[in-house]
Formats: sequence, C-alpha cells, structure tokens
Amino acid sequence: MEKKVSIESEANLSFQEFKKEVLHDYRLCLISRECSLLGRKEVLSGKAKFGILGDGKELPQIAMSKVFKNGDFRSGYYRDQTFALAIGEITIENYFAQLYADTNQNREPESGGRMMNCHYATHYVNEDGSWKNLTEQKNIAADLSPTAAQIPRLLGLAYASKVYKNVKDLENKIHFSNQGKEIAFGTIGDASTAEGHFWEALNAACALQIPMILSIWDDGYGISVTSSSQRAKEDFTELLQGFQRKSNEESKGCEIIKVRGWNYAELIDAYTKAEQFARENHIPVIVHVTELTQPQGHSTSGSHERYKSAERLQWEKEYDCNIKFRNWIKEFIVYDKENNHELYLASEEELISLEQEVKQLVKEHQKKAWNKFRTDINFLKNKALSLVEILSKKSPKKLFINKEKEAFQNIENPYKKDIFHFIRKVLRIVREENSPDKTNLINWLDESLIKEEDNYNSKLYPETPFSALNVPSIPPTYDENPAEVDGRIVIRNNFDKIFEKYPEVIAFGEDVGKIGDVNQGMEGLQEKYGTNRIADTGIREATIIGQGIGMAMRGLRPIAEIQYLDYILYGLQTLSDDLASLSYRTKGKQKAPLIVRTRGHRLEGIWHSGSPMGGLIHFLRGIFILVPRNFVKAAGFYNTMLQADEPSLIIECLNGYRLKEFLPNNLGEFTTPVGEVEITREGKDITVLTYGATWKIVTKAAQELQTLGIDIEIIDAQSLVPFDNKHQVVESLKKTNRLVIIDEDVPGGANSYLMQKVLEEQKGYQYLDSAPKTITAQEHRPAYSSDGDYFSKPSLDDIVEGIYEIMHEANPLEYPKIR
Ligand SMILES: Cc1ncc(C[n+]2csc(CCOP(=O)(O)OP(=O)(O)O)c2C)c(N)n1
Repeated sequence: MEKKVSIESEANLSFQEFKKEVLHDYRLCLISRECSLLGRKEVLSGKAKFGILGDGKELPQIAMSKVFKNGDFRSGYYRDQTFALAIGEITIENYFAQLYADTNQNREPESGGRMMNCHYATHYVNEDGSWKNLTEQKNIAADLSPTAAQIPRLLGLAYASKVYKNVKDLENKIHFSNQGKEIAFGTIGDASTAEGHFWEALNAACALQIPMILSIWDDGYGISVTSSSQRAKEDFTELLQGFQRKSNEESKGCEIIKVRGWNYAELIDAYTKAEQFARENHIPVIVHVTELTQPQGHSTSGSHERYKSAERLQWEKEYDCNIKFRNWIKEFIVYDKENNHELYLASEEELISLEQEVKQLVKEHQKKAWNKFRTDINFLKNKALSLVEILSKKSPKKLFINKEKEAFQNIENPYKKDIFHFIRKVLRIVREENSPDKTNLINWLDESLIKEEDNYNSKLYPETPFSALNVPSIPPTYDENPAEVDGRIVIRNNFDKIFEKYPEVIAFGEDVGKIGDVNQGMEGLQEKYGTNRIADTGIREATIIGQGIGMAMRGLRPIAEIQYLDYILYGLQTLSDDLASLSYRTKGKQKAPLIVRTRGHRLEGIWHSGSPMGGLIHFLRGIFILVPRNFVKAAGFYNTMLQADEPSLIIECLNGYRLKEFLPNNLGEFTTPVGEVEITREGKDITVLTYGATWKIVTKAAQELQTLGIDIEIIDAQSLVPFDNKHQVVESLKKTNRLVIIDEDVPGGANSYLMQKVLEEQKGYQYLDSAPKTITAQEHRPAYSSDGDYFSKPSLDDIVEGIYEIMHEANPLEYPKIR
C-alpha cells in the first residue's frame, strides 16, 4: 500500500483500524465542540451562569490523551474538556450538569456543583476516605481558575515519580506508583506563562529531571492581550531555548517540542516523542502547541470581535483545528496496489452524517442533564408550595403569603435560593402564629437546610476517619533523670524516628539537606537517610509548596519546609488557592495531607520576626494551623499529623532552638492533640490566652503579676485552626470572669480571631466582668535588634501592665494606678 499521508502509529494498524481510530478522534472533537457551542447558548439563554469553554483546543488534547496512561496525572486548566471526555473522566451529561452547577455528585462528580464548568477532578479517595488505587485510573488533580495556579503542584506530581523510582523502601506502594513510571501532564494557556509560577516550576523541573510533559495551548491571546505584550519574545519556543538540554546525556534541562495545534499527524508524533522522553528517562518536556484558536472567544462574558482584527478572525476560521482535521481526513487517500483502488478515511457524506449524529447526541444529553437538574429543584419547589399552601389556608396573613407565592411562582426556573427565600420570607410573615402546619414547614425547611449544608458547606477538611482529631493522644514520657537538651535536638531526634518509621516521609526545602536546615533540626539526617528522603531545594517557596502538594496527592508524606514564616507569603497563593480549598472544591474526593514546616515569631527585624497569624488563618481555612510553644509540643504535632489526612502548617518558635528542654523517651510516638488548648498555669483572676513564643513571656509575667497580687490562668492555644474544640477557655472564664488575649500579631489579627471564638462561638461574653482585651504587636513590622523588638512586640512590661490595668479598673483601691 502507498499512502499520501502517514502517521507513526499507523504502522501497527490495519487501515480499517486506523480509520476507526481517526474517526473516533474526529467524533470526540465534534462532541467537544458541540458541547462548547451549546454550552455558550445555555449561558446566554440564562440557564447557566457562566461558561469557560474548550473550543479551538480539541485536537491537541486528543493527541495528549493517547499517551496518558493509568497512573498518570494531569494538572491543567479550564480548556481541557476534550481531554476529560477523551480519557472518559466526563460524559456529555456530566459536562452540562457542571455547567448548571448540579449538586448531585453522581451527575456532577468533579465537585458536586462547587466548581464552575470545565474544572475537573478525579476521585482519589473511596467513600471511607481511604486512598483508591491511583495506578489503575487516570488522575486529574483538581483544576483551579487562577492562571498558572496548577503549575506549582505539577512539579510535585512529577517529582513523586522520581521518589518512587529511587526510594527502595517504597517498592510496596504499588497502589501509588509502578516504579515511578508515571508522567505528570500539565496544561497552561500561553498568556498564563507570564506568571512567575511557570518559570519557577520550569526551572525546578529542569534541575530535578522529572517526568513532566507541560503543554502550552498557544492561541496568541490572554483574553484580549496579545502574546507580544505578554512575553519577551512572541515565539515562545524561542524564548525557552535556554532550558533546552544539550545532546549529551548528563546535561540537565528539558526537551522542547513545537507543534501546530491543527495538525493531527504532527500532534500524534509530538506526544509520542514527548512520552518517550518523559516516561522512562524522566526528562521534562515542553510541548508548545501553536496556531490554536478560540472560535467563540475567551468565555461567555464577552465577544472576541472587540479585540481581534477581521484578518485574525478570518485566520481563526481557516485554522480551526476541527476544520483542519476534517480536511485532513477527507484528503487522506491510500492507494491499495493489490486491488488497484483508493481507500478513503471518510467521504463527505459520511462526515456530514457523523456531524449530524453528534449534534443530536449532544443536544439529547444536554436536555437530560437539564431535566435531571431541574427535576430535583422542581421537587423542592413543589414541596415548598404545597406546604405553604396548607399553611396559608388557616393563616390570618393569607393575603401576604399569597403575594409572596405569586411572586415566587412567576420565577420561570427558580434556583434553590429562590425556594429557600420564599419559605423563610413566609415564616417571617407568620412569625406570630402557632400551628401544626407552620411546624411542618419549619421541620421541612430544617431538614432541607441540612441537606444543602452538605451540598455547599461540607468537607472544608477531608472529614475522613483518618482525621487528626481521631489520633490518640499519647503524652511524652521521660526517663527518671531526663537529658536536658537544646530544643533543636528534641526535634531532630524526633525527625530521626519519623524517617525511620515512615519511608514515605520526604523532607525538602532550602538548606534542609546538607546542613539539616538553618537551625539544624534535621542535622545529620540526610547522611543517614539519603538525598531522596531529605533534600535541598532552590529558593522557590511557591513550588516548594506545590512540590509538597503534588507529592501528597500521590500517597507520599512530604514535609515541605519554608525557611522562615516571613517567606511563606511567596507560597501563600498556592497554599490558599490550591491546598486549602482542595477538599472543599472536590467535596472531599481529593486529599493532600501535606505538612508545611516553618519557623517564626519573634527574633530579629522586619523579615525574621514575622507572626502574621491572622492573615494565615484567614487565607488558609482548610489547613490546620499549629503553633507549638516548644519543641516537644512541635515534635508531637508532627507525630500527630503524620497519622492524619488534613494538611497542616506547623510553626516552630524561631527563638527556641537553643533553649533547653527535657528529652522525652518515646520520640516518634507521643502526640500533641490538635484542636485542644492546654492550661499551663492555673489562676483565679484573669484568663490569659496566648501561644507560640509569647507564651514564655506571659509565663514570666505571671510571676511578677503574682507579686502584684494578681493570679492569672495561662492557656496555650497551641492549635489555632482548629481551636479549642472542647471549649476549655470558656470553662476558665466561668472561673476568672476576665479575658486577655496576647500575641505578636497586629491588632485585629489572630488575637481577634481568638476573641471571636471565645466570646461568640463559646459564648464567653456571658461570664465577663471586665471588658475583654488584646495585647498585641504594633501595626508595623518589628524593628531590628533588642530595642526594636521591645518597642514593636508585646514586651514583658506591656503584658504585666496591660493585665494589671484590668484589675485596676475593676478594683482601683486594691490595684492603684501604676503611672
Ligand atoms: C491570577 C489570575 N489573573 C487573572 C485571571 C483572569 N483571567 C482568566 S483567564 C485569563 C487569560 C488566560 O489566557 P491564557 O493563559 O492564554 O489561556 P486561554 O484562556 O487563552 O486558554 C485571565 C487574565 C485569572 N483567572 N487568574
């Protein structure tokens, strides 16, 4: 047989098989396109709120899907619906269910209606919270909307393969890896490569030599801004040249493959090559897919005619990858010498018939998705109407109720919010009535709200049986005459036990490897456990966090170190948008039990004394935030969190590494309970709630206060999120009736969070005899040196006087004014 066009894989296929595959691919392209076209219509007709769609990117995703194997991971963005369809992650009905924000998880498995359309997430965990066998399925790390936010964790997803390949003790983790042969696939829009995350991750991937294939869907625009305004060189491949590895085997760097996004044969070839580089040899690959289009513009929010020239729009029509693919199919002719005739992939008629079939198919499934979505809501609507109808019959406020009913019935396709608003409004109208019908309505409302709470407000944390809250509390135990050692020895010796006990624990960060971190909390451990277990990284906080997230998603237990708490800001976006929201946005179907280790609070100066706990607490709901006052407590938190599913941030006291502590004899075993405060000094006059490095100063202040006739009770918060699940603070308040909260954060920072917890959540306000008070740092960053600290952070004097003042106000005779 002679052929006018060929593709590599064809060699193994008979013509009929080849034809079948090509037409199957074209059919998928058509299905995906039809979903986009109809999706936009659904938004414009008001049935869905917003659509970000995958049209114009179909063909390269088909090619990518062909080399994407079980066990592989994709970390991509909102254009990848064709890929999701191709690997069987979504059906057409799922696609539309997500567009409508259907909360039924069978119909919308990606997020249970929480994420906007084209945001995908496969399920990592079973119903009972245990890991699925990730090597038997194709994996998608939950998508994110912020541009390039998917890139930091891509590094970790790929790095995990390297770990599984090299760490011998992990050979039995066969449900996570097959000897590290899994590839992490990334996708990103060309404009999003202007983000720092992209460059940071690319540099790290090239340095680490990991199996990563990062595809850039280059359509020349980031919404309206053209490539030339996005980057230094319009041709992205040219810009990347410094990363290209040299031909010699030893050379680091990556392979760069440039390919036209409308050329089926070239694309198949490109991804086949990319896979060869990545899978066995762990060479990162960039696939720069050029000449892509956006047939319907960026999203449903506007039209691209506003910013694209007539020529460009015309070009996009011609170079639409589906159209080009169609032409290629039509022009593909094989001459069969033996039988003396030409073989075609498809005739014009066949293609038209396929196109019509797909149009109808997508429409049918869209309708099904809509009807199922509406059926559930209409059930609620009808139930609400019938209960209100019954109530109104005997109500003296019938007229008012009917008015509401009429307005409600006029809404064509009410959302749930309309239904709940209607009922709650009616209940406000009949607030003075008592009747069984009203009770029925209230009961039904309460039951329905519980269901909606599950739909919209559950799973901020994984809520699995492997929660830190279920880890048994094991106190540290001591020899009769325990050694008194530097805090760093406590933590180091505990880490030693951890590395011995858990082969899946991998620690990494700046200066973590060779010197065992800047405070030597891992001193000597790299020598003992090897560079795969304890590793130095580049100075790249965002991707240190991302590396940890990706590894944790693949069954490892990474401890990602941020050298100082002040520098966590570089990784905050990744922590907040990705890690903190992971469980919530997948409704508990994905987890990443990453431990972020860092050190903070007071030491020296503007960038080494940070304690921005309020900021972290607010940005990172979804991550446990633990603030141990010493290293026995810190070690206990690591021991706890390594048995748990929740991600956590553990902040050690920067000024405590050289302070003496007794060395427990059950290192690696004892735990510090999460969500529990500890009363470290009992007292009767004032409850003082504090944490971290400030605890020591408060403890000192207590001695002086005792001499002034004030007996304070000190409570170490130690676990800010979650905080005091047993409500021990309010119990203390019942005794002292006065509350002071002291920390090193700015006024209104974590101290105010604690105040809200105690006064509002624990209803502590009822027991107060004095105004509650916070003693905090100044609003500015702490100035350098001892005097800078004295005038910036709450000092012993501030604390003693601040507490004294409360007693003075309560009893000026017994506690005369100091100054
Ligand atoms: C951090 C961040 N900044 C801005 C946006 C708003 N935004 C959404 S998509 C987009 C353009 C992205 O263009 P590109 O990366 O080329 O991908 P494309 O949408 O063209 O596929 C922008 C600016 C965002 N989502 N996240």
